[in-house]
Amino acid sequence: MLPRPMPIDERDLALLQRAVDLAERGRRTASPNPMVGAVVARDGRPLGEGWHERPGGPHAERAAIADCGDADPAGATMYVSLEPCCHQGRTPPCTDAILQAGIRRVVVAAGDPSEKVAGRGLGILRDEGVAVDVAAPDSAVGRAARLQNQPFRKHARTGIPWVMLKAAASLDGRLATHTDDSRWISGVASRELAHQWRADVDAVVVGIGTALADDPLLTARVPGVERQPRRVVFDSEARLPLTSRLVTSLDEAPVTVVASRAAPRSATDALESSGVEVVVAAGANEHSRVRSGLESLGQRGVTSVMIEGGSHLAGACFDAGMIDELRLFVAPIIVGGRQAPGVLGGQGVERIADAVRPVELSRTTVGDDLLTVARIKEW
Ligand code: AOF
Ligand code: ZN
Repeated sequence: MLPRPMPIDERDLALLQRAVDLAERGRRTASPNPMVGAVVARDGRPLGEGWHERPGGPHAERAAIADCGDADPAGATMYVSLEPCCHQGRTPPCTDAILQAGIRRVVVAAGDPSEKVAGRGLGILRDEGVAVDVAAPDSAVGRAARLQNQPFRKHARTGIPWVMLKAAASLDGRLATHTDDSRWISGVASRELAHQWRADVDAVVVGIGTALADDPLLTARVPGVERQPRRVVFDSEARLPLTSRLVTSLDEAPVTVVASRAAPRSATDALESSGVEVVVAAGANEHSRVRSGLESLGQRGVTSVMIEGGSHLAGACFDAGMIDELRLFVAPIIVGGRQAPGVLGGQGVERIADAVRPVELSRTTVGDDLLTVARIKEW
């Protein structure tokens, strides 16, 4: 008896990886949609390629079919980084486009976890006689495809944005001195990288303490950014001054204040009159308010946030179990002082046995700083 052919061979994996690479082109424009890339190929030779550029625009599959031009995709194979959609959203279902084009086989890197799709896209294709293969979940390409869309995947499953905490600490783990001086802990290269990350997320978040102390602008100062992140201040009493750089730069990017019911009406009204969006987070304690504030952002289409401090807000988010990834710069300086704030305020865990252990770590140097990226949750 002949050995059963491998469902996905090396050539398939290379084209699937190409689809994942193409998807990357939508990193700063596709949200709240996922990044998706697709390749149409016959006998391993690409006929057309595409990616999803922005919401309302064509999905990767239609873009790849259109890119085939005069080459007829009938009978060809489509490689796509995410399961094709099967519902009418801002655009028609990709399953229809695939069937109309006469594609005979579809190879997918990862499933689409959103309720409207979740396996149904693949089911429809199989029912119509298309051969469907899915990369093994623990394969390199499968992992890369899921990793690429962590914000979309978490938001689709929970309604809550993916939360990344960025911090710059001294060798002894301090974010600032005991007098609250924090300029600058990390080096120039680290700070430039953090500006790139601002451009990658839907929102940049700080606590009111940081907003008052630093009067930050929180925009992504990198060339060629066409969409600035929303700027969000967790500010339970709505103390953000109308004269702050955040409020006076609304023409650059929107600002949202997440207040609590304790905020005086006069303060929230004044912020709203200045053009700031005010969200009232429900909940009796800080943890539930953090969660509720993030949920409200998620309802507004924010799929990813970067928390930039300070210690208090970061600690509250950690204690609420809300942090999905930590990106920590450790700079070669020593600050000292019991009163100097650490990376995470809040309560923290009780025992070392309860300490949170990341699912994956990577460490690199950026200038003189050590950057640790700790992935805590996987979606
Ligand atoms: C795909 N290929 O390239 C993308 C998909 O409003 P719409 O029509 O753009 O649909 C958005 C949903 O479609 C999104 O929530 C996700 O489930 C899927 N995105 N699917 O087959 C793509 N961007
Ligand atoms: Zn689609």
